Amino acid sequence: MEIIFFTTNKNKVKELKDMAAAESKNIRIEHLEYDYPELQLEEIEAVAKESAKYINEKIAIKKPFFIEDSGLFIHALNGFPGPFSAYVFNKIGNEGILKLMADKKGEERKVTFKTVVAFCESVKTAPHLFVGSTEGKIAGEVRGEGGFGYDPIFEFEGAGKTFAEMSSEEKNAVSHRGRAFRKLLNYIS
Ligand code: ITT
Repeated sequence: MEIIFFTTNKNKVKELKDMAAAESKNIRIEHLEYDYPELQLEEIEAVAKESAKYINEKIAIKKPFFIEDSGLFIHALNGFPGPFSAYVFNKIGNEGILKLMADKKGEERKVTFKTVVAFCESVKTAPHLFVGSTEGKIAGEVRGEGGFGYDPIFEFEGAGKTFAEMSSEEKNAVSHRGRAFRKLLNYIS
C-alpha cells in the first residue's frame, strides 16, 4: 500500500520513511512537497485536521494521504510555542528559547513534544487523528549534531541526552513522531 505524505520538511520525510521500512513490509511512503496554509489555532489537533481537510478539498488526491503537525509545549511558558513552533523556530531559534528559559531551573524546564498525524483514506473520508507525545526538559545549552529543529535542546526524559545526541533509531523509538506514526501503521494494518 502506498500512502502520500504532504510536507515541506525533508527531515520528517526521512524519519517516517525509515520507520515505515522498519515497521511494515506493506506500507510505502511517497512524499509530495506542498506548502499548505496552516491555520494558527490553539490546538495542534485542530490545525492538523483543518490542514488535511484543506488538502482533501483542494487536491482531491485519489490515494490515501496524511499530514502531520508537531509542536513543542514548554510547561513553564503555558505551552508556548505549541502551535506556533515553526514560526518561533524561524524567528528566534534554539538560542532564543534558551534565553526565554534562562531563569528556569529543574522541573521548571519540563517540556512535551507532540505530533498529530491526520490521515485521510480517501477524498470521501474525514481525517482520522493519531497523537503521539514524549516528555523531556529544555537542555541548558544546545547539544548534539543529529536530528533537526528543536532536537539539540530537547533532552529526553531520563536519558540525559538530547534528541540531537541520539541515533535516528533511538529517537524514533521514543519520539512524539514515532509514537503517533506507529499508531497510524497499526490502524492501517
Ligand atoms: P510541515 O510542512 O510538515 O508543516 P514544518 O517544519 O513546518 O513542516 P511543523 O509545523 O510540524 O513542521 O513543525 C513545527 C516546528 O517544530 C518546526 O520548526 C520543526 O522544525 C520543529 N520540529 C518538528 N518536529 C521536530 C522534531 O522531531 N525534532 C525537532 N524539531 C521538530
